Amino acid sequence: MVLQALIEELGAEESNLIKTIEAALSSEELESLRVKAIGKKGSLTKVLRGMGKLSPDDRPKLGAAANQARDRVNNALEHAKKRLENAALEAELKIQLDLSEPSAGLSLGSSHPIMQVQEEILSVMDRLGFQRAEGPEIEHDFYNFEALNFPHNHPARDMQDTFFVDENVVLRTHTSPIQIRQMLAQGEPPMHISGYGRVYRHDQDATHSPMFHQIEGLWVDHGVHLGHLKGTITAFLETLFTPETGVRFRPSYFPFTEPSAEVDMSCVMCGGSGVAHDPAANNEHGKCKMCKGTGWIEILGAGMVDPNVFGAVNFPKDIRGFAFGIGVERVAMLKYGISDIRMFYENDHRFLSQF
Ligand code: FA5
Repeated sequence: MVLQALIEELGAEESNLIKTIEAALSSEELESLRVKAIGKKGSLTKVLRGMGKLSPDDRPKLGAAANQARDRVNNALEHAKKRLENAALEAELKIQLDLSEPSAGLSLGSSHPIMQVQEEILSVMDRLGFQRAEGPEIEHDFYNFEALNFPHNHPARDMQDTFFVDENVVLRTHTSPIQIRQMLAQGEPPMHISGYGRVYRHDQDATHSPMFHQIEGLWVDHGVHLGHLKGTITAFLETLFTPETGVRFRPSYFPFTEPSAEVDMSCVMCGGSGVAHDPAANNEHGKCKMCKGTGWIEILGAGMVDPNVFGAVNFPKDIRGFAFGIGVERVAMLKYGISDIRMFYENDHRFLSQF
């Protein structure tokens, strides 16, 4: 009788457990059910404690019944575990295959603002008839200085704070050595090139960077004169900025041009009046901050090619040419109203993504 009662108790406990296991919703819940059922203090184990009341003949019977019950509960636990795993996988697949989900959006890169402005300047020069040319950034003294009429130990070399690689090799300080290489390579006039690229100087503040970009125009032909220089540069600046841009030429000095000029354009902030429309763009004296109230800003260097330069590349004595050089960062700062050149090279995504 006692065996019968214990076996019934075992059966009731087993079906109870299996029902709860089948309804379980998480693997944590399953684990706690496993401990509750077949752990040391589990409900099935507890029934076995009634063993003492049984005759020696009946004991193995209860033992066998308990083992079978435990196996069935274990099976139910295994089953439930698989059921939960499959449900989780299915839920995951459902999310992955939902093609109607809006995408997070791809963030595409863009060309650097300096490259954009460089391209803008070069395309204006393309239309004026210049052909693009490049050259090495590590340059021999001959191309960077000597052939450009900077004699050895001449103080004019101090104008360009040079990074020396060794006594005769420098990081080019300007794009003018491209002129020399192109004239030597072609061997004879005419020559209409726009040399461009990175240049280097030992120089660093809000408007000067140790690495920056220049573009150089060189126009060499018979009968070229100062009027061509003025007309080309005026057309160039009016196209690059606005047709209303004012242009003026001031005498200056470069070893490779004679005469030489510093070219100013009317201030982009105040339109040349010296007082900006936007009061925030004026200083405490009510004058335009960008041009300090003068109405003019320096934009490029230019001049008629010095005969000594033509001599260095064996061009005919009666040949004439003009040249000019412009800083790309300077143009970009004026176009976009940027006051610190270092912003171009800090790689700040918030700044760069605005262009
Ligand atoms: C020259 O480099 C001459 N080779 C230009 C030239 C070519 C004159 C042909 C005549 C004929 P300059 O040193 O002034 O000139 O530099 C030209 C421009 O480069 C400057 O107007 C300025 O905009 C820019 N620049 C010079 N140094 C820096 C610097 N450290 N950082 C950024 N821009 C600079």
